[in-house]
Amino acid sequence: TAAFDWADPFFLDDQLEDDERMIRDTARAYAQERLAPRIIDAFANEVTDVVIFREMGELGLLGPTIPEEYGGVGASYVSYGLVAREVERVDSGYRSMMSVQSSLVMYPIYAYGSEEQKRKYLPKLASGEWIGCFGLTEPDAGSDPGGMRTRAEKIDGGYRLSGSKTWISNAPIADVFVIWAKSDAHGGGIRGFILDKGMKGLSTPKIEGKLSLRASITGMVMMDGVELSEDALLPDVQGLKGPFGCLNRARYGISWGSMGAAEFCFHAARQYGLDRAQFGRPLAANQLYQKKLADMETEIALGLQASLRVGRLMDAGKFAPEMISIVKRNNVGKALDIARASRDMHGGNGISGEYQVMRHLMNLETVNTYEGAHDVHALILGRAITGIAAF
Ligand code: TGC
Ligand code: FAD
Repeated sequence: TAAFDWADPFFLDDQLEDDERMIRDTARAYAQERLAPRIIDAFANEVTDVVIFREMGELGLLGPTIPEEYGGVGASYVSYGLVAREVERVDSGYRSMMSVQSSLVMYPIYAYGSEEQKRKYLPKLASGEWIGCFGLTEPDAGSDPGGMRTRAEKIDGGYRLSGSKTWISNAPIADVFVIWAKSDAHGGGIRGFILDKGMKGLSTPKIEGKLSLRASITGMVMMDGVELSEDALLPDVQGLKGPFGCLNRARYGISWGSMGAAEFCFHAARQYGLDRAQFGRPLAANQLYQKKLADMETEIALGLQASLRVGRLMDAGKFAPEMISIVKRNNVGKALDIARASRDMHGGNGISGEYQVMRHLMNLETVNTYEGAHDVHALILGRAITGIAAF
């Protein structure tokens, strides 16, 4: 037999390669030493610190799976997941900044872009000198992105884009915009375009007053006849499989990230229960309290193990998107339950910013909705199970 480790019940650590452990340790040290001290104020004051992109870039945490020749570090998807877990252990908003840049901006340019586009954009996105955003969602097209209205009209030497995107992470501070639009020149099919900050007709108003993900800025992307040259088109993909190919990667990262947030909440509840006494004994001495801790540990252990399996399959090129729906949906849903229980177990202190569990709870409400809402992933799985699309 082996000694049981309550914080790593299935010895996840032993299942990692040396280089994966190294990236994980780099991300953990950065998150704990540099991000954790900032987050309470950043969330309270709704501040997105752009310096964070540069810091992450310096450490190789932006687009880590991209090959070195384009500025990445050629890491595995397991490593990417481990980075998401460490960053989201501090805050889902910080993970959002990192995962939009990595999976939703760098990945499509790498996978669908021309050689020229890759050379122009990827190194500067990898270093964090440029910040990227991904525009799929529109005011009337959220879960159903096929219903988008943004149009690319063919003009001499390029395209003219009109439409609006909403709920776009990083948009107000972005230098680079990956925008999905229906293109007249391609039979009305969905195509991706790269826009640059400052283009005529492009504006990015901030969405004010969010109660969730307050350290990650969100905005709209308004395009009023933005004129683009031919080389703004991502040449190598057409149709919804373009944006979905990016979402597969981001959703996978979220499955790990949400477990990081859940681990924070679990560890906090455990420590609080050991430190605080009522009725003459520690809260943690009560059966009800211990059951909640046992449920948390169980769901986190299972969720991490499942994400690791999906990551290994991604690295082997053997994944199906439905596998990612299972782990994104389950892990975020479980993380929300864990954050809520932890908030309750902290009593009155649980609602204060200082104890941080309510911030995780509020953040996870967004994480449950974006990248395919919890119920939408149930429908993706329902379709795969029955062969019948229910949406
Ligand atoms: P459907 O008919 O199912 O598919 C259309 C085409 O796309 C292909 N496809 C995929 N390809 C790769 N990976 C996937 N996961 C794919 N899913 C579908 C499919 O094969 C087909 O290809 P083709 O060649 O036959 O045309 O499309 P549908 O319109 O019926 O889709 C329904 C549904 C529910 C699956 C889909 O619309 C969906 O996933 N909705 C959720 C939308 C969503 O996730 N939005 C996310 C916006 S970005 C965001 O939230 C970023 S937040 C980031 C942060 O801050 O961290
Ligand atoms: P809706 O699609 O209107 O859904 C509302 C509710 O109805 C949900 O509970 C959903 O599960 C349910 N529902 C929908 N359809 C069905 C159905 N057929 N059957 C049963 N139930 C259904 N988007 C981007 O493109 N880029 C970004 O960077 C980005 N960042 C975001 C950041 C934040 C902070 C937030 C909140 C959102 C972000 N999004 C982004 C948008 C996000 O992806 C959408 O909010 C999400 O896809 C859901 O779309 P919706 O908000 O329009 O909700």
